[in-house]
Amino acid sequence: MAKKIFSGVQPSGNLHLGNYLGAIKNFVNLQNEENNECVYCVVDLHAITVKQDPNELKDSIRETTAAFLASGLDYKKSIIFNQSSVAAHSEVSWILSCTARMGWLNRMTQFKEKAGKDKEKASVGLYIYPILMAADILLYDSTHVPVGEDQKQHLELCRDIAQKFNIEFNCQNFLVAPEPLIQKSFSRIMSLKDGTKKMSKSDPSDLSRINLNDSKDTIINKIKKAKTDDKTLPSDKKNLNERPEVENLLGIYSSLSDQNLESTVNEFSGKNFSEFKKKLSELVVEKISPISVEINKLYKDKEFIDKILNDGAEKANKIASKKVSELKKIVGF
Ligand code: AQP
Repeated sequence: MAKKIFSGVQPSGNLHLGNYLGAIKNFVNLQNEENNECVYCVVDLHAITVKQDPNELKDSIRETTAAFLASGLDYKKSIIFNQSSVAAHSEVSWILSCTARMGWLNRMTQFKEKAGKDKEKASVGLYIYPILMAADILLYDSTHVPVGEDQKQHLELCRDIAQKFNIEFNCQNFLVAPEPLIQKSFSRIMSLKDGTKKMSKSDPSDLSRINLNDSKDTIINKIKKAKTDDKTLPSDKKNLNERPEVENLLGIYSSLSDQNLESTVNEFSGKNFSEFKKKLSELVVEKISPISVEINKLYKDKEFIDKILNDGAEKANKIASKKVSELKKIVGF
């Protein structure tokens, strides 16, 4: 059955292997399935929930777009645009803020993680971020949302908001409660320095992640420095308990080679880390370097990137403005 797909990525820094394996690879597969209607958004309004340098943000928006295209998204098949160029996202976010409940937002673990110990100093935007995310998705009547595992709770909130709005305003099925599409395995790629923390753009250590625009040498060096332990590689995946960094590296290898963890464990059973890391580096370089070369090439053509974003915004605006005017009528404006 044809699906209506929506997803977004924040232009908050260099995209990394976690974004690619957890989300973008899936965006491309869904785009290439027959009849799917895909909308992929560079979510710049989300990015400013934490401080961004205005000049760098502009470049990051283009770079994220370049990474979309370099990974295989095709602007002729999918709508690709940046969120702030379609005003309906902010407008609907406000209306849905009046449907969402404080208690629901208080349960969001990503806010707790990102705000850290000093919640009082976090922006209000960071707190209500999941409502904007719900608006993004619901504006396009999206049926499916490909995301990494870390976004699952936000998707559940989006469903709750849609259902409550439909009941409150007696408009059954007006807002479509979407299904998350989360990879079954390796849906959460962890930091190369700490296997209990997810790989993230905002990690202060660049050695914690492989960026999609890293050079070949940088990739090799980061994998060489990735944390492991002093044992050999296990012969059974059950023995990966309590070895999160090792499990993560084996997971990355499995995901990039499209094989399950068991096969990877068998392939490297009893081997030492230098041998495994050499193979892993070769594989990451093989899969990521072509993307990196393409990002750097596309990124230089700013006019081309801006044209894609403008054309995408025009198409997105057509869909979103129709939905927002229906929504306003329902609310009584
Ligand atoms: N480590 C990860 N493993 C698997 N999937 C991941 N995603 C992010 N990190 C991982 C998925 O990538 C998509 C885009 O994420 P995002 O950039 O919009 O926001 P994020 O989840 O907050 O990503 P980061 O890298 O951690 O960014 P910062 O540090 O700026 O907050 C999402 O589908 C996400 O699940």
